[in-house]
Amino acid sequence: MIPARTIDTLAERLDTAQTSRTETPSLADTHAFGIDDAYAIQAALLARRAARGERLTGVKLGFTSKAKMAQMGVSDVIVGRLTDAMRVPDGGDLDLSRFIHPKVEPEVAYRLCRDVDLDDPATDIESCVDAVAPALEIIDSRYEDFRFTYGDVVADNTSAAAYVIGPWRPVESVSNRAVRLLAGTTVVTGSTAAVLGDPVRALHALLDMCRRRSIPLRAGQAVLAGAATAAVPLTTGVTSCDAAGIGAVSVRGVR
Ligand code: 0L1
Ligand code: MG
Repeated sequence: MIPARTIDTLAERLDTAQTSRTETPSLADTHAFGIDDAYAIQAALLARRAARGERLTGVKLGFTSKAKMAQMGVSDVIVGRLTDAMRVPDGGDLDLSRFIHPKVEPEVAYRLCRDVDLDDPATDIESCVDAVAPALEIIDSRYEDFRFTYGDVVADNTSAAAYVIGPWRPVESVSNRAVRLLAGTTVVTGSTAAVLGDPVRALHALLDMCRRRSIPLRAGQAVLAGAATAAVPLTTGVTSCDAAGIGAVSVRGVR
């Protein structure tokens, strides 16, 4: 592990990049650090945000598609944290000047209906969710040109920047549902099958990651399971996502 003071320095650098909307070079350009260090930097970054009054509202998974895993040369998902400062109401306005170079991804969200016991090997994660919804995730890497290593992106809270969740409905299988993202004049189509083959697998991957990284999962929190299509730039105007049989969700980018 790298020294605690280096963890804090790197977390501060990422925090400043976000609050000043100024991209920063890859941490790996100047520091050698492992994946445990990267999650420690992420935790230090979230602690800084918590000290400013932000409250955890959920978790998100990244690298849930085969294409993204192959691109990054990894075979594991990554996990990041969501806070109340990132939450945008369905149909609400989102001030794009908060971000550096935002992109949007259509996702599926699950709602946790009870605290998840990470220590009990018999925990049934599927019984810990009671609702599912269409969602949009806004990612905004704090690194120049979205250029990062695996460790960098974990440290940067997996590029998480904002999220929007549509109407919740009782949980059911959402495997292989068609998804359409409309972002300005861009139309992208995909399927929930892009999320580890079936979004329910994201719940199992999340349980495994949260056990390994000691990340608590609490009743009422949202889980963003992963993207159904590649991310596209988020621009002004309405961006919406329609997921067959799950519902629709939208946000309006403003300046
Ligand atoms: O949520 C995601 O799948 C994105 C994870 C981070 C990778 C990126 O910023 O492109
Ligand atoms: Mg995502």
